[in-house]
Parts: sequence; C-alpha cells; structure tokens
Amino acid sequence: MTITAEQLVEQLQSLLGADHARSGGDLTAWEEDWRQLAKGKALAVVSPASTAEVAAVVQACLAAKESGLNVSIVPQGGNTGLVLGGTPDASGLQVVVSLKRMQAVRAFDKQNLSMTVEAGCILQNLQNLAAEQGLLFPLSLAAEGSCVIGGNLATNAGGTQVVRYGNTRDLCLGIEMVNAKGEIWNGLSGLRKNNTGYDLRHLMIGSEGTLGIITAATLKLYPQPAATTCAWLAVDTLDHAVELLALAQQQLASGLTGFEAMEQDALKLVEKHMPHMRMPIDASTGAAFILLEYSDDESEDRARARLEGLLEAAFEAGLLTDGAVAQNLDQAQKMWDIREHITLAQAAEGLHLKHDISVPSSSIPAFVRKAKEELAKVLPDARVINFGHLGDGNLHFNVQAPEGANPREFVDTCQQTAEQAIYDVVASFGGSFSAEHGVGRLKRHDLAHYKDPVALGMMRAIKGALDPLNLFNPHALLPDA
Ligand code: FAD
Ligand code: 2HG
Ligand code: ZN
Repeated sequence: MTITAEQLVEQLQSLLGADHARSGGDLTAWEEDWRQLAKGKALAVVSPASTAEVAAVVQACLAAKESGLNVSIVPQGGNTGLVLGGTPDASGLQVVVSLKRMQAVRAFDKQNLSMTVEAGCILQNLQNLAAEQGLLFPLSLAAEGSCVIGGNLATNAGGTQVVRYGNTRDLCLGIEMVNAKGEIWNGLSGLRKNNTGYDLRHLMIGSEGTLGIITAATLKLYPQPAATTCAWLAVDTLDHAVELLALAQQQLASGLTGFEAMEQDALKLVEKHMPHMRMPIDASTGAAFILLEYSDDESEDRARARLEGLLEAAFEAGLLTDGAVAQNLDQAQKMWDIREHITLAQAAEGLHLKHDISVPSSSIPAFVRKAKEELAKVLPDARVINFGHLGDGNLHFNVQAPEGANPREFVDTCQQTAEQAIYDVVASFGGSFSAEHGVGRLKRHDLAHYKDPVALGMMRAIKGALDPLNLFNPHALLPDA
C-alpha cells in the first residue's frame, strides 16, 4: 500500500520530534535560495542531530518511495548556494534534510594535521578552531559565516585561497555519508595514502546532494604562515594582470596565496551600495584592480621585502599604474572586505545573471574581449560586472540588467541569450561554464549542452547505480534523460 505524504511526515516527526521535522508554516528560510531567485515548496524540513538520525530519515523516505510516493530528498547546508541545488522545487514532494544541527567537532589531531567535524559546522567556526590551535584551515569564501562544511564538500567550493591550497576536494582526507539505501559509510580515514579502489570520497565531493548525504569529514590542516601581507594594484589592461600573475608565480612561488581581479565596474558598484568602504586606490583610475596576497613562512620583514621586490619588478616592466601595500592586518582585511562585498553590491543593485566560468588564466584577456563583444551583439545595454579568482583562471562574468530595466524581468527573459553568448565563447577557449558554484537546478540544461556526452553518460551510470530510485536531489545536476 502506498505510504501517503501525511503518513511520511508523521513518521519523520516521530523519528525527530515535531520541532525538528516541520511541515507547513513559514519555511521560507529553507525553501528560498540566498539570491531569492526561486522559492519552492517542501513537504517537510527535517533537522537530524546525528548520523543515525540522517540514516533513519533516508530509510523512511526510501520506504515511502518504494511504496509508490514520488518523494525525494534535498540535502541542505547553509543555503548559500548560487545555483538552486539546495532548495526544493515547487512540487511539495521534497523533504529538505538540513544538516545544520550536526555541529560536533569529533576530533582535532594536531600531530597528523587533521580535524574530523560534522557536516553542519559553519566554515568560519572551523577556520577559528584551527587558528586557536595555531593551525590553518585555508578554505575561505565570502559566505564563510553562513555556509557549512557539508555544503562546501558537496559543491567542492573554491574561494580565494585556491591558488595555493586547492579546492575543497584538496582539503578533505575522508568522509562519512548516508547512501541511498539508508546505510552509513564511515570513511573518516585521516590517511594521506590509501589506494584500495575507487575513491568514493571524491565521488561524493562535488556531487551536489545527488548521491548521498555527507554527515562528517576529516579535513586537512596546515601550519599557519609566519606573516601574510596584501597589495591592491591598478592595471590598465587584463593582459597586464595576467603578466603580473606569471611574474608573481615565478617570484613568490607557493607564497602566493591570493590573486583576485576586479574590473572597474565591479568596484563602482561597491562604492555605490557601500559608500562607507574606502577604496585603497581611486576606482576611476584603473581598468582593473588586483588584490594580491603573499604569505611567508619565515617572518614579516621577509614578507614585506619579497612583496616589495615583486612590485618593483612589476612597475619596471610597466605592468602597474598604481599600487597600495597594506601596512597592517587591519588594512589587509579592509582590502579583502571590498573584494568580498562585490556579491552583496550586485545583490543590492538587483537580480542578475551569474556566469561562474573558467578558462586557462593566460586566455583571460582574450576571453573577456570576445565575451563582451558577443554579449553586446545580443544584449547591447546589459552591464558586465566582471571579477574573480584570476589566479585560478576563474571569473565571475556577471551580467546586470540595463540601467533602469526591471531586474527580475531581465533575468527571466535574457538568461538563455546571455548564457549562449558567453558560454559559447567559454567553450571556444576550452573552458568550463561552472568553475566553482556547481550546476544545481539552474544550469542543468548547460550541462546537457556543454558536457562531453561520454562523460555525461558515465555520470548517469554512476547515479543510476548508487541511487536507482532517484531519491537524492533528482532535479539537480544531471539533466533529464
Ligand atoms: P547549500 O547551499 O546548502 O547546498 C549546496 C549544494 O550542496 C546543494 O546541492 C545541496 O543539496 C548540497 N548539500 C549541502 N549539504 C550537503 C550534505 N551534507 N550532503 C550532501 N549534499 C549536500 N562558492 C565558491 O565556490 N567560491 C566562492 O568564493 C563563493 N563565494 C560566495 C559568496 C557569497 C556571498 C555567497 C552567497 C555564495 C558564495 N559561494 C561561493 C557559493 C556557496 O557559498 C558555496 O557553494 C558553498 O559551498 C555552499 O555551502 P552551503 O552550506 O551553503 O550549501
Ligand atoms: C565570489 O568569488 C563568489 O565572491 C560569488 O564566488 C561570485 O557573486 C558571484 O557571482
Ligand atoms: Zn568566486
């Protein structure tokens, strides 16, 4: 006999208590994405407190699905995702499993440079925990006060330190998860070497909630650098920015921990919406600006000397038109604050189209020229807000509605036109239409169009084998067959 939606909700409430298995009432915080791009309707929002409770929730949903109820599960962390992967659709038949109550730090292993933490730990808390122990957990992004490590792993988040420490994938030694049978796999090995077959950890990382629920992870820690220093640099072309990157990589090697680029219009938007923020250099004076971070393992004096050495060489080579070096940590933080407020300034300006692309970093200037040219042919008045992680070849080539236009209407009517213009250029440079934010529900059609069909076929085979009933996040990542 089919288990009804009401019966499933009752069962979830008896498993977790009514406070932690909510149905009805205002569930906007879980049903709507951070950008307020779309609001769905959840059958229930459940907040398990342990891995065993996550498994029990999955088993209950699986039994309902097997009985004929078309229910599915959307895992959710901090709900800061930018591609609608963590919010339910409008069917009213999706159970949101929020991991936010699972915040335990299970182990902190100073000797082996690792920590084992539950999926709901807020990223910033983990950074602070490591710092209190004199160590570094380097994953860093503007949403770090709200996003949680399970969401970071599920999206393989990038952020601002990738140039030195890699993506979230590179920071994870092991995971614990609940699979589509409701079984728990404890893969929380802190081992740095383990060649015993397919690496299921890496299959889960970046799977966007489609293969299972990550409940805990063992993460890599690093020694803290002795000193970190920043410079804010003006360039007159992106060609010079890319030459500067090559010079910085050559001179600073692994000490280069951040290399962010912002075109003038992105900073103008921050000036407009956050007038209290002071630009280190007048934003009108450069075509683009670089926030360069250098970390030194020896001393502050050496950090300053090496950064100044690089800047001298860059000025001599004619790569910079102006530059400001942070004199202390407070000034460095203010530089990062400006960079990290671009997303908020864009949100304040209104709903917009995000294009989180990557190409080889050497191709960035040519890519930007061509993409702007192609976009202008189809949407001549649209405004490009371009910034990102230049050190990783990753740009947020975002497009804002024309001045005075209705942003929601613009997004609804122009998304496909803008995407096609931009992503075709991305593809011609051998790039990716999603560098770090993922695919979610928003970019499935792009995956269908741009992903290699053989790779897509193998992805479908994996999904079919691990989640044959399509219980986990069925409308995210993989396009319908
Ligand atoms: P959610 O948004 O809750 O979920 C994201 C996806 O992961 C969904 O598909 C969800 O189903 C799945 N998921 C969540 N938890 C689990 C779990 N435990 N098990 C299985 N699947 C799960 N991203 C970057 O990569 N780099 C950036 O620099 C960056 N900057 C940002 C700045 C701002 C201001 C904002 C709002 C977002 C930014 N993002 C960035 C995007 C977002 O923060 C990241 O994708 C982040 O990793 C999402 O974490 P979350 O906990 O909010 O996950
Ligand atoms: C960043 O790098 C984030 O700040 C968000 O990835 C980018 O707002 C965006 O498009
Ligand atoms: Zn980014």
